[in-house]
Order: sequence, then C-alpha cells, then structure tokens
Amino acid sequence: MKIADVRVVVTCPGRNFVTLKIVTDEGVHGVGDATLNGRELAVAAYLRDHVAPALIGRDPSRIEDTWQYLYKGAYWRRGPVTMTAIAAVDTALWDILGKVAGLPVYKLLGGRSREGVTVYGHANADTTDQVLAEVARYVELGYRAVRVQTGVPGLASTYGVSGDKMFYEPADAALPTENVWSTAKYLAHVPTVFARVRDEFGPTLRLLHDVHHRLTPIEAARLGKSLEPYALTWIEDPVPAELQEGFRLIRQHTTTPIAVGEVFNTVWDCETLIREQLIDYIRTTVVHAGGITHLRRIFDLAALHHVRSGSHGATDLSPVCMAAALHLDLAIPNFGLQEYMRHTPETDAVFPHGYHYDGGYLHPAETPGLGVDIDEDLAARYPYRPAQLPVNRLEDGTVHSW
Ligand code: CS2
Ligand code: MG
Repeated sequence: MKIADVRVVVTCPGRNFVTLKIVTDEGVHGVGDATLNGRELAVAAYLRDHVAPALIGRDPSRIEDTWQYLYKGAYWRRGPVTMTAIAAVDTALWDILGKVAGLPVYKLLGGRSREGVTVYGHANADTTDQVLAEVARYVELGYRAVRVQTGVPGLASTYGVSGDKMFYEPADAALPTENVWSTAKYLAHVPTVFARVRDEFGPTLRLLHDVHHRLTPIEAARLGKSLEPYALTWIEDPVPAELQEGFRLIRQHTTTPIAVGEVFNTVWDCETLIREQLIDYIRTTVVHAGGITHLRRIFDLAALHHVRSGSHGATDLSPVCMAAALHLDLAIPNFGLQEYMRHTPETDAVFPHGYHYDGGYLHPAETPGLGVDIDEDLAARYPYRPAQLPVNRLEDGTVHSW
C-alpha cells in the first residue's frame, strides 16, 4: 500500500477548520485535523507546499518513520505551525492503520482502560447569578465536571464569557479585536464566584477555571490560595508558560492543582513542568502536539510523574481532533479529563463522526480507524473567512497576555 494523494481542505462551517486527507493507492483514506486558530492558512501552506509532495509514494503504515522524517527532516524543529502539520499527517496515518487492521484506533493503543471519557462542560456568564444558572444546566446535562468562567465587574469583557453558551469562538474578527484587563479586579472577584458555586452545588462537583495566561507566578499563587477553600480540580494556564521554572513559585504557596499545555506543541515545552511535578494535568492535544504518536510520549512521561491528561477540546479543534483524542483518552493509564466544547450543527455535518456523549462521558466510535470523516462536497460550500484571536491590554494600554 502506498500514499497516492494528499489533500488539504480548508472550510468554514461557522468557523475555519483545516483538514488533511491522505488517500492510498488501495482507496483507503485517513483524516487529520490541522486547525490552528487564527493561523489556519499558515498550516495549510506548510502542508501543501512542504509536506504533501514528500508523502506521495510512502508506505502509510510507517507512522513512526514518517513522524521522524517530518520532524527531523524539517531542520527547523518545533513550533505550533510545524507540529500541527505533523500532527495532521500522523493522525491521518493512524486512521488508515485502524481501517486496514479493521480496529478502532484505541485497540491499537493498548485497548480500553476505562468505560468512558469523562468530559467537562463550560458554564460561563457575566454575573454570578447567571453563572449559577449555567452550572445548573451542565449538571442537568449530566456533566461530572464544569469549568466556570465569569465576567469581572468593571471590565467590558473577559476571556471565556461568550454570548452563545454551548460554543465559544474567540476568533471574532478579521483583525484582532482588543480587550481590556485588570488583574486586581479579577483577583478580587473570582473567589466570590466560587464561594457561591460551592455554596449552591456542594463540595464534590468537580470545578475548573481557566486563568488564560494572565497572571505572574506570585499573583497565581495568591489566586490558588484564595481558591483553596473551594477545592477546584484545577486552575488552568495561570501564567504564560515559557518560563517553566516559574511554576516552582506557585507550587510553594498553594495546593490548588494546575493544568497547563494547550499551547504546547512538543514534550520539550513541558518536560520540566512534568518532571518536577509543577503541574497536575497536561493539556496538550492531538492536533497541536504532533499527533497521536507524540502526544502518547508526553502522556507516558506524565504518567511517570503523577501528572494526568487534561486535553484541550475547544470549538476551534475540529471533530477530527476530538475523535482522535478520545481513542488516546480511552487507552492511556493516566487519563484525567477531556475538555468538550460542542461544535455547531454545520460543523458536525461537515465532519460526520461516531463519537457520542452520554451521562458525562464521551465514547469514541467502535468502527475501524478514528470514526470520523470530512464531507468534501459540503466543506466546499463554506469558504475560508479571515478571523483572528483578540489582543489583550491592561487598563493603561500595555499589551498583556490574552
Ligand atoms: C481555551 C480556549 O478551551 C480553553 O481552555 O483556552 O478557548 C482557547 O482560548 C482557544 O482554543 C484559542 O483558540
Ligand atoms: Mg484554556
């Protein structure tokens, strides 16, 4: 069997997605998500111009060799564009392998380690009363874990609070919109929200919160300490994570667990964080961290250091990524949680898939491969639409992490 055709499909069923489709000379095909929010065309070009031509004629079953060929062969290693492109190839090759073997991919990864993949939903609103109503809605839907995001009094907008409650689309304009941020107002408000949520829903509902890279380590330590009475499952991205050693300072001050990694693209971005147990959950994903092959390595390193998985699963990661993530989530020994922001009906129509939600769990398809595909004819009806993520500034105008 040889790779005969490699297609890059850019489509925008409500938001932009990039999908790689690899077709073999025996007619078997596989798909991989290549979506990088706000930089979709960069990955599409990388795949079309620098990867696809080199894949033609290769043996699709040589997944590891292809991964090493694309990683080491690029010379310019790592980075979100490169690793998202490699991820798409890797994911598509695992899809093909499963189809050829006649097995769902999780069975190629060691088989089921749990009955289902525990997911978390996204309660978000401007006011605390509205947040409580949103948490109640997710509890009603059967979610066993809920992320809580809230507006901040005195700020016109903040990360994670969206108009449309089931989906969250931050890439809201062709050129970046600008948000205004105040750490003081945020730190003063968030503990009051979790006090109300715990008061209303009791001590055991798993609660999470995304800080979205906005604090310094000592500010994150303060936040973690202030939230300890509410026993969160995690605070996410408390600080920008280029300085992995910076997390040592947070760990010295608080027992609130930490989740980091959705912006990471190789094990090297998180090797210190994991080895020194500076985090509790690693959020790296199939689509942005080199595919199933590399993500499995990151999770294996994490398993040696008491770190569990907590993969990113926002609306801007396509159903192809979600389908692949679930096979890994089901098989690894150190699974923690899977983020699950739903996709719109238009997106689900473009990406028919067999995974399904039931009582707080997602279950991957049992069909051979990943159990997801792309309807190329339908995808062609949704042309790419320029969209970028916001820029964040402090109240004095200083550019700040978004
Ligand atoms: C967020 C994302 O889901 C999350 O945890 O951090 O919404 C993130 O902002 C987007 O995926 C960026 O495209
Ligand atoms: Mg996040």
